[in-house]
Amino acid sequence: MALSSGPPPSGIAVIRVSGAEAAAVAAAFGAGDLAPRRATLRPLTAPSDGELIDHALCLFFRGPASATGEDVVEFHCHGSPAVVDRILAEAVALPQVRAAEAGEFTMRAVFSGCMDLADAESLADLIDARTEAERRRALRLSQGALSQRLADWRARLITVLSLCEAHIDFADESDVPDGGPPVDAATGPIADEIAAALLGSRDADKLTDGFRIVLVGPPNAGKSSLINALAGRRVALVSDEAGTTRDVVSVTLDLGGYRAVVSDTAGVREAAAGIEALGIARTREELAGADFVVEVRSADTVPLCLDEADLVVGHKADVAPVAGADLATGLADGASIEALARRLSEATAAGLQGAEHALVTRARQRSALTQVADALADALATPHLELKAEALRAACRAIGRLTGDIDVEEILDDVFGRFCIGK
Ligand SMILES: Nc1nc2c(ncn2[C@@H]2O[C@H](COP(=O)(O)OP(=O)(O)OP(=O)(O)O)[C@@H](O)[C@H]2O)c(=O)[nH]1
Ligand SMILES: [Mg+2]
Repeated sequence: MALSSGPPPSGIAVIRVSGAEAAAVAAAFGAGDLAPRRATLRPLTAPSDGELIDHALCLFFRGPASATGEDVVEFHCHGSPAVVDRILAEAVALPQVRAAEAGEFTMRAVFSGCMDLADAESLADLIDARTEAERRRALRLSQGALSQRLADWRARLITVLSLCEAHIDFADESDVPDGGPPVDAATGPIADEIAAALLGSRDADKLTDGFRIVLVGPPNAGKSSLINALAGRRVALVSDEAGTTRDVVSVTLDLGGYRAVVSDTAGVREAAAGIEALGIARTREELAGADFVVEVRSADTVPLCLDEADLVVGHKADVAPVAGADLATGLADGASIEALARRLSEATAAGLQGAEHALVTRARQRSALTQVADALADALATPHLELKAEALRAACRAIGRLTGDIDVEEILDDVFGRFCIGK
């Protein structure tokens, strides 16, 4: 049993009980005989002394048609700390109840076959999703986008493997096709698809880490003013003194449903010394790690004219226009700031699209899929059928590690089913 909703106080709290005794626990709270999959309002009474705790909407899901695959009861009670604490304390005092471990409901769903490991991982990502793009990716993956690809690769590998096994073990049987197994021809495309998925997932973390946008320019061009305008609040100090910003100031923004980390930097000028020079060194480091560089110019400062600039902003357009700028901005001109935000949103969306469509999002998955790719490379490299089969088996095992199930029987079934051997 556990509180499945957010921490109290909240309007409603959802307390979930999973396991064969779930209905008995509901009965202990005075909510017996719940009809499956129907919401029923019941008074909840304390098992210890019969005191009324709250009125709660009670739900019963009979396994396996439940979130965990087991019998599940949910109490939707009022979300006060007192109500939640009392129900939890009364429940764990019952002999058949204990507090669930973190992630245990999902783990039980995996063990009862309701979902595989890859699905469970993306469910965790869906719960953590903070931007629209993260939500879309997690939802796609939690609906089985990775699991389906894995199942497809695995099924094809098992077919190739069964061809190998058949030739190794039963080559004298008449119903095995002649001419040797087309093992490499079938393995090659799978290896290519897996390599593409790994390549596409290289930047998968970017979606959650954020697209790095760096504002850079000479002192006093208005970089700090621009980051404040983009953030809609004061994140950096602004003054008419050149060299105000000494360190990198970053703010995380949701730009068009994508996460971006926008950084304000120390203004760059040649003559700087001391702390200002250190700040400029930090600016250069920040530039090296940037996904998108915005060079800020203004008519009253000497432009940097950076080669790496992706966008040149001519700021303080209210004072004078700036030569060579892609976009004119001014603090008093709200539409110009919106136009800048739009340009940054477009760049962010374009930069993170690959990451949004990545199939593999976790280091664990990447390492297991790399093992699959390595095993397939071994299978393709060796001319010996036995060694190919061994490498293909290793590839299947590595896929099993991704989904959480490894089933050798499946291979035998496929061999016997396909060639009618051993009848
Ligand atoms: N006229 C006008 N002045 C502006 C505008 N934006 C900023 N300023 C002024 O320009 C001066 C410098 O602004 P900052 O934002 O501190 O400039 P910065 O590029 O961060 O400067 P450093 O941190 O020193 O590198 C301040 O006096 C601002 O008030 C604008 O759109 N129009
Ligand atoms: Mg500044």
